Amino acid sequence: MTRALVTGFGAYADENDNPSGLIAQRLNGQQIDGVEIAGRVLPVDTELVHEMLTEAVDAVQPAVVVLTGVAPGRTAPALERVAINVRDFPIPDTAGRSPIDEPVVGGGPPAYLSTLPVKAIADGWRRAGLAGYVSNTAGTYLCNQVFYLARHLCRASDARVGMVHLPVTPARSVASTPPLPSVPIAALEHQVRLAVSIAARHDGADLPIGGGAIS
Ligand code: PCA
Repeated sequence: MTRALVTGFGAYADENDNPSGLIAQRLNGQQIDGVEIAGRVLPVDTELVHEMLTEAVDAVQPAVVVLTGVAPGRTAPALERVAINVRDFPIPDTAGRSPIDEPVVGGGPPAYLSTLPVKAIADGWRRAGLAGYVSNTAGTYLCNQVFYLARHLCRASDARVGMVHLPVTPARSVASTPPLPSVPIAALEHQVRLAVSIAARHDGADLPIGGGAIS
């Protein structure tokens, strides 16, 4: 059976109930349209995450990898288009490390594009009545790191690998002034499930649907 690896992150900074980790935990062991899901919660720790993600990719040998993380302030789930070989942390990781302009993988290429069919997934979300978009930067923190590393680890396979940034949930939004844009966790989970099933079923090139940005 086709296997998918779905990752999320644990707590960091003000994100105590990181929806990405909660969703990865819930999806672990489930089947989505004939795809067997291995869900992993990754630590917001630049050293540990490297080891854990490498171990997970080796153990699962996934055909699809959907990495997720929370991005407070995003209005809807965002399919990241590109991972860059840069760690330039705006806040320390949970072990207090703040690398500046260090590569994710020494000697690796400057960037990797997502191999998820990001336009097809955004279109599938839209048809299900759920907002989402393609984003052109995953930042330079842990989410970009795992996205780059997973693409690097899977570079010789035809696995579909990409990253989805999630907005916060309503409980986190009300704790912030002004409130952050939020989406209920059930909708976020549905969007992650759709991303997996569309990626597993999609054949060939991505759909030619516009999704660019001026800046
Ligand atoms: N979001 C952070 C790292 C962990 C998470 O959930 C990011 O966007 O890099």
